[in-house]
Amino acid sequence: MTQRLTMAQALIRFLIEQYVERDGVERRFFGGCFGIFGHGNVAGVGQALLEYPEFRYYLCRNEQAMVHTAAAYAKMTNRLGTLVCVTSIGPGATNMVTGAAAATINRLPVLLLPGDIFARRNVAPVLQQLESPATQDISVNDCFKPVSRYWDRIYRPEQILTALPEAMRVLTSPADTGAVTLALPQDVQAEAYDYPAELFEKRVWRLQRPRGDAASFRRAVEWIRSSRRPLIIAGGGVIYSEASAELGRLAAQTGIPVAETQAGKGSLGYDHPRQLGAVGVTGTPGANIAAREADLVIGIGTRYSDFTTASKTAFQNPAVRFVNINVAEFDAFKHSAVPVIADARVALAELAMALEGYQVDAEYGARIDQFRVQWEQEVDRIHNLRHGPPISQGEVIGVVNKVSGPRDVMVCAAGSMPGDLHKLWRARDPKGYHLEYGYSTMGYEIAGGLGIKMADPSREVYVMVGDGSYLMMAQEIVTSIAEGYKLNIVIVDNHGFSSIGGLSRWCGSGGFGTEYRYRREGSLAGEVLPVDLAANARSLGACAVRATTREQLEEALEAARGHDRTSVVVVETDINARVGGYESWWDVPVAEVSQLEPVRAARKAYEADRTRERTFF
Ligand SMILES: Cc1ncc(C[n+]2csc(CCOP(=O)(O)OP(=O)(O)O)c2C)c(N)n1
Ligand SMILES: [Mg+2]
Repeated sequence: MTQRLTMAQALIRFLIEQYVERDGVERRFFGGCFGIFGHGNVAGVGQALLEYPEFRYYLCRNEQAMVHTAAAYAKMTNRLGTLVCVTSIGPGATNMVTGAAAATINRLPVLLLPGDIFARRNVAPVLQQLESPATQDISVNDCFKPVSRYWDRIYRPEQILTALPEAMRVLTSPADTGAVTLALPQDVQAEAYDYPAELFEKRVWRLQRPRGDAASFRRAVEWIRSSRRPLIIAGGGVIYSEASAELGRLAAQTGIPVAETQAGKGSLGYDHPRQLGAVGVTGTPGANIAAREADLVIGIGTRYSDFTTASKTAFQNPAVRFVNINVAEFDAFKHSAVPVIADARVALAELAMALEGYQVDAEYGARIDQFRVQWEQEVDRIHNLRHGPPISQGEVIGVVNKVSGPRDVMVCAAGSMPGDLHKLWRARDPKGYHLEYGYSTMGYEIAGGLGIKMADPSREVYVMVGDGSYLMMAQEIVTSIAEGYKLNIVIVDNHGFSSIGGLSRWCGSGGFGTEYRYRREGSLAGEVLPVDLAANARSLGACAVRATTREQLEEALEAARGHDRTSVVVVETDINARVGGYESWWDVPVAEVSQLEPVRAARKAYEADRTRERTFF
């Protein structure tokens, strides 16, 4: 039994029939297809999408943005679903490279289908083709190779028979997932082939929950039982595995405190008695002091990025050891840990049984209680600073946190907000705090918010975006309005880069080139530019208002809850009212020689701080 279809038609038919199952629950894997058509896909995949309207086509405004939308959708579904992204050849295709990198670094599945140059080659060079004098077997789509977990180019229609199962295996693998790129030459998309009927039957991919090796697990239990100052670091893997309840029980049973990475924030509610909050460069004092003194770090579902390890300065106990629970072998072995290559939920449930009778001592327990009380007071202080106007960013965070409901989702990605949110946001639901901080892509925020809303329309989505990020990529407001997915967007306008301006001052460069000002006498030191971001958002179709005071911000956000379309509140903040760091450090190398005294001073401090960086053998 065969069916004669074009390669593009067969591809779409296949994608419609892919399902995933975990813990007995089954769902469709692909929620539809985003794209922008051009000559490289309109007659191929474009035609196929027209033929199968049950696979909904969404028209985005920018190809990079749609990959962020797909990644955010995947993150919101705990990687049980994603969206397909299709482009023309050339610039449409390469616009997706940044999105692909962000998805792969954050371990989120996205399926990318860039159009490609002709396989038959006789009409080359076609419009937008990159030619090489050294080979004809190259196109701009080769740029996707380092940012994809699986990459293939389909030269013949029958190649999808072997490419698609591999693409699905990678997309649904908790350890290997990331961007999957299938480059589709323009001519092959439209070519017909007699495909076997089995290709179009329903397929269910079981998401694996692997159990660790028994001997490594026993060793991990021994190390935990013999530790006196253990600390759990919860990463994104805890949330993707839906292991919050198991983690909360283990922490309560053993008294081991929990600190969270950006991706892991929300693993436990902010009010869990063992919750120490954010860890690392953007961490709380309690979590960072506990990390400094820990004799055992239990990393669960974490990659140990430099923000988590404070550039390898976070763990200063000379005897510190690591136990890593991770589905990815690569991460499990980091820091010479005892590797437990396992699903977080499975491993945590087994650990709770194996650790029966073990508890941290009362003195350590009391210290954690004290850290928690002190930190809650500090958060209250910053949430209610009453600075300005312009008000402080910490107060804006407090207001959004208060106005949003416990199931609502806050999304952010770049600038100074991620650090402040990591510390100050009181997470109440494992899906309520959505930070893209693997790639920290300016421009992810609104596009990502759209993906979150599409994945779970029952929740309000709060997009927190800096003026710099907004100016880089705001156009998906139009898509959100076209598709009826409402977003609540808070633009924090400080006329430039608070984050990088602060970093520039820290390394002695005085904030050079980081503010949106007129050029005066050669430098960007003139008046602040009169950019009206509310008018900009309104012009795209959103409801948009400005808020100057805390009360106006609260009112505007309350009013936005009642709106049926995307709403924007622009709030001006004081670029200099920053929330400092607590007990941590980040390695950003300062110039070794300079004519400028502030740079020389910064370099001296930098060299002293760097001596605390450790390697773990
Ligand atoms: C695409 C991209 N380009 C550059 C950077 C480096 N970068 C990080 S934060 C930042 C400034 C962000 O400005 P804004 O959104 O206004 O946030 P603020 O720093 O003012 O809080 C820059 C340029 C980045 N993360 N992403
Ligand atoms: Mg800014």
